[in-house]
Amino acid sequence: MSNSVSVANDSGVAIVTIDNPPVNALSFHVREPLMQALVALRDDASVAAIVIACAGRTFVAGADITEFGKPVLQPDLRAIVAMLETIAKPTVAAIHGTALGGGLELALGCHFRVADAGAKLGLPEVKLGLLPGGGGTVRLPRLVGAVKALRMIVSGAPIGAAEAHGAGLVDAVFEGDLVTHAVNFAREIARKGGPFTPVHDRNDGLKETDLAAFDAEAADLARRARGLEAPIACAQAVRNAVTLPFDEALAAERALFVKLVAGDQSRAQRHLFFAEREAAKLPGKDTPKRRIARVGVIGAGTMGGGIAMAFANGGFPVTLLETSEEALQRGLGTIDRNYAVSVSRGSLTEEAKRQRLSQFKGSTDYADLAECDLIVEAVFEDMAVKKEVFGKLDAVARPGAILATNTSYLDINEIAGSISRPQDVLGLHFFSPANVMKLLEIVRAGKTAPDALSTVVDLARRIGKVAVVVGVCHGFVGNRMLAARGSESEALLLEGATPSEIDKAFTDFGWPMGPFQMGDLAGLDIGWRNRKARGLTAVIADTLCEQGRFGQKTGRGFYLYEAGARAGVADPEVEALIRDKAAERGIEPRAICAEEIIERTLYPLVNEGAKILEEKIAARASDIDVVWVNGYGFPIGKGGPMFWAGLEGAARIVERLEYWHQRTGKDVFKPALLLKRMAETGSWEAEATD
Ligand code: 3H9
Repeated sequence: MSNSVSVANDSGVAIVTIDNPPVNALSFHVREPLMQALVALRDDASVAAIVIACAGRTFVAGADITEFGKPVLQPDLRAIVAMLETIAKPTVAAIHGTALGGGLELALGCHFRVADAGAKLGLPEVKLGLLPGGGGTVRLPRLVGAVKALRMIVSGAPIGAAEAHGAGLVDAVFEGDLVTHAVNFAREIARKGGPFTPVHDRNDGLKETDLAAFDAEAADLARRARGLEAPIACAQAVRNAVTLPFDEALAAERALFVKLVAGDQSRAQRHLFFAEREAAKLPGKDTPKRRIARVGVIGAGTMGGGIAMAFANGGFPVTLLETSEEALQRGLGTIDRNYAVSVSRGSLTEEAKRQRLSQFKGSTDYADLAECDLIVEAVFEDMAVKKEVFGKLDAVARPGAILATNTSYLDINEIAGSISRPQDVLGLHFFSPANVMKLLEIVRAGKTAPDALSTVVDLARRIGKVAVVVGVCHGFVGNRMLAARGSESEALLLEGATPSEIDKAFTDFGWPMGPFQMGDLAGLDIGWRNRKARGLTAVIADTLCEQGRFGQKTGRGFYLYEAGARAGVADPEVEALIRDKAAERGIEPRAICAEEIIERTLYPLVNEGAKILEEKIAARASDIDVVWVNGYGFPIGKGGPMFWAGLEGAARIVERLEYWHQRTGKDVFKPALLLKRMAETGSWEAEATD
């Protein structure tokens, strides 16, 4: 046998063990020996039953994603599963860790599935822009029913062993030594005798399908797919399992898979899968880490409270500091209410809520932060205020404690330079609400110590964040690029595009909302305050704010909001205001098409990303994609701005930027050198080699 697959015999029960670290993906070097082993065991009269198990931390977590887009080497997963279903003796998948994608499909080729109590089972292919291509869409509904299969396959979310047992996907759940249990289970089944029915021939789950209810749910899911092809293909494939004979449904699944895997959306989503994992890697992986047992958070407002919850949710005790007892109690009260909402929605138990709340210790005394190993300040975004806080921390924090500032824009080198231990200072730019949003920009300042940085990168993962390390500049990666994206908003309005037209161009592109909807949601006063502090103006947005139109919270912003409504409607007053301001400037309004809107907003976004790479503020183009997809809603099916630049054609982007640069003279359109190089070479790689 190969190193990847081994066979043992336990008194007539064969145990096939797959060993392909880290996640036992079904690479070619697993499939080939697995097929050989199964064929040999099928034909071996001394074997009464077969158990398929995995070494290491998990059952098979799927096909090998790195093989997609290359010629398929046989045997493929479908051939293995088809062969499994020809075996007359009982076959049992012993599932621990995660049985995902092709891993679950392999298990569905077995007569029986047994699972460790902590196991999770799912078909997450949709998250890679795919559908299960190894028979999952045809076999899963046969066990759990069409509607449950639809939900599992379209969401990609795994279910736990107990739920899988209840749904008929798993035949037994065990605690303790799973392989021993699985062998005993298989022996007992074999003793009782067959025939054993492969999933192919089972119809339990399909018998009672209400196709009208199925179609209603599928239509609802399709509406939410926002331009993504995979969820729609998933729903179609599950429907085929109900309406077509097995082999036809299987062939249709294959055809859909082949189409998706070759498409740009799946390429983009696979790119993001690896980009997120790559972003968490720092050079020098053996850098020691500092011990973090307790976290301090300064400021219990919306941001500080959310940050404190993020750490408490990750299992860390938190000391929450405020300036007054009143502010502290207000902050703790909000946290309590947030958890209560989770309980009422069923996403948290009362017991878990109690446990999380018990992690918090409130204080109004800086001296209490002396026991913290990481302290994150989330006070007002003002350099003088931040420096004052850091001065106090310098006096009380224990030696080696990591001191982090949650800032969106400020110069962290300046903050670090104001205290005696700049090596311990870095930025943690959380996104609001910090307990929900996945993205964390970790800002490495000029003197940040490598072990401080590697500690927080590791910590970010432990609290479920997608972390990207960035350098110091105004706005870091995300907000700096956001400014470039928005720099033409006012000009587009004045030249004749309405807020609705601009927002529609964005939502048609795949964004969850456009810039004006986003501004209204976040509060227009935030940008207004920021502009005033920097001596900047934006004539339309400033005027709206002067009129008290701050967006959703005041019921009026770029749009009008009915009481309690989240979706705004176009406001003739705003459109008149825009026309007046244009007339004052002698601008004759004209019709502006979606293509121009995209060129003047998203091309500068890419251009700024290229400048960020040139300046080494981000280490890789894919890091920028991770920031934009996880923090700003860039459509995942387009892979992030830098990946999308490749799809769109960097040469075209350069050409159009040059056109707009010539026409307007604005810097934001001046193509970055690296973008020009990308146009020539087709790769951002040059960033790494320079
Ligand atoms: C599929 O199955 C298609 C079939 O339906 C049809 C076929 C015909 N392949 O995430 P981690 C790597 S599609 C290759 O940090 P964790 C990953 O890149 C697949 N590599 O660990 C990383 O490498 P590195 C359906 C993979 O413990 C390392 O393993 N399955 C694969 O946080 C550790 O990963 C999925 O979509 C793979 N399938 O989480 C499941 N999976 O160390 C995808 C992981 O060099 N995987 N790697 O950076 C996951 O969701 C998580 O990895 C898992 C473990 C939950 C399993």
